[in-house]
Amino acid sequence: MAERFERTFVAIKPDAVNRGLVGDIISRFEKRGFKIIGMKLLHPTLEHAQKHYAEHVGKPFYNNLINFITEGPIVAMVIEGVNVIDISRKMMGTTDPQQAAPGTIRFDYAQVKESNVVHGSDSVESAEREIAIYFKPEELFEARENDADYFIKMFGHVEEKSF
Ligand code: IDP
Ligand code: MG
Repeated sequence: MAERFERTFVAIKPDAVNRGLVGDIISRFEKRGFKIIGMKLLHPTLEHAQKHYAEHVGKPFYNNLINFITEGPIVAMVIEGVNVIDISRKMMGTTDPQQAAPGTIRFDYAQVKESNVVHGSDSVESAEREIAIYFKPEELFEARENDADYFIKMFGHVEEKSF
């Protein structure tokens, strides 16, 4: 797979916020090395929900999905990294937790697809669209490469490296 630097929209859904899973879920993405460049706790409005799930209008589960996502706060995040769109969805597992591979977020934390704990964009286009629903450009921050690079650039006084 080509290595592409990407951004994606991730939401920790109301079921997971309510169950106190926020820290565990964020931690998985951080440990993978993905950078959080935007994050907020918010209660999605009907407008948020309808825009977010526009592709599912008319499906049998649509009304339940809208009710579910507007039920309580979500943690909305933008994360950045190499192939983050595909990899973060792999980390989440399949839509139906019953089919998800052990070790994925949906396998580990959920039982049914109606409350499957997380959302992740499925393409570059979806990511752009979904990020714009929940974030203003000024709410996104530049990811630091790593602390060493940052301090070298910032202070420019590191004379040698030991590696
Ligand atoms: P995804 O979240 O894995 O991308 P989508 O097909 O985009 O899955 O569906 C959006 C959300 O709608 C799912 O995460 C799930 O919560 C819900 N959903 C999808 N298919 C069904 C279904 O057949 N029955 C009930 N809920 C569903
Ligand atoms: Mg989807």
